Amino acid sequence: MNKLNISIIGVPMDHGQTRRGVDMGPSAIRYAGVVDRIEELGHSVTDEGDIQIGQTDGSVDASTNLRNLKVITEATEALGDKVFEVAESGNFPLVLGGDHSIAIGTLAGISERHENLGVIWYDAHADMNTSDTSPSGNIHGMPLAASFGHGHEKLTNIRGYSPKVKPENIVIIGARSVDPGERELIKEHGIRVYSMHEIDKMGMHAVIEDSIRYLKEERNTDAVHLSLDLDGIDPMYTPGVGTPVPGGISYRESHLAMEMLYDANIITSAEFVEVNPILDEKNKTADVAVALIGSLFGEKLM
Ligand code: HAR
Ligand code: MN
Ligand code: MN
Ligand code: MN
Repeated sequence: MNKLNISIIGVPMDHGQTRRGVDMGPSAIRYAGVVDRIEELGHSVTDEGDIQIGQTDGSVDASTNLRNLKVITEATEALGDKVFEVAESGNFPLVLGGDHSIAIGTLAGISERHENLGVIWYDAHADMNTSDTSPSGNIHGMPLAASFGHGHEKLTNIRGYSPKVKPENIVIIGARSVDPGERELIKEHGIRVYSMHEIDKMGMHAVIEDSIRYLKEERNTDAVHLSLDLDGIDPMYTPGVGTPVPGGISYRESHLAMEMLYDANIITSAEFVEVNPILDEKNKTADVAVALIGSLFGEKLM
């Protein structure tokens, strides 16, 4: 088995949305035993600590329709620098959120080192709004659009370049709450989406097989980032998220997905986001995050 040096980076960010508590996500995931879980698999782990997050008043700026733009820009720049440094040193970056706005920083740090990065976006949402289409002004609904150059220039240009990803190198898995503006972008750019409809119809095994083949053979990606929003999973398993959507991916389907990604040896960086311990039941959601991280790094029964 391939032994990795994994660097954990915590991002206690809650400014990409309005439910407080998601800033405690990294603590909850650490408390659920993420370091031991990975070390037991034979990998070595360095906990790099947390990125500093500033304070803000939480209002939507009237001229940009964006909430907390300045602090999010600062934090994602800092996260991008850290992720870049970790990846340069040969370590596997494992980012713990925090709300999904942090993906802007993770991708800024990762993509600079790759010609043809692929992204798997495991989420109930498409996170493809822009300042023009967002119904909420919440930046956690925008990171995927920002990654291929759509949205406010401050968000698309973290670490001074854009785009981070080609839209045709993106695979969304688990979508079931997509806004009209997001649908337009998906159609316009031919983004590959396995919504709950496809998961129900094809089964998770075929969905992941297809995704791997698409990213590896059709798109020839040289690295693949997994951005896993815990709200992709059904809220019966992960109630501790700010924007739960019923009818989601099951616990077992999610494990199968992680196991298949491990077997394909395709994932080169990952983030687990949107764990909100205040909304949770006895740290259930962080426990699921840690269990899925275990499978992603090779945990098997036999
Ligand atoms: N699409 C909605 C918006 O833009 C809700 C976004 C969702 N939340 C997340 N990200 N948790 O996946 O406001
Ligand atoms: Mn998301
Ligand atoms: Mn989501
Ligand atoms: Mn475009």
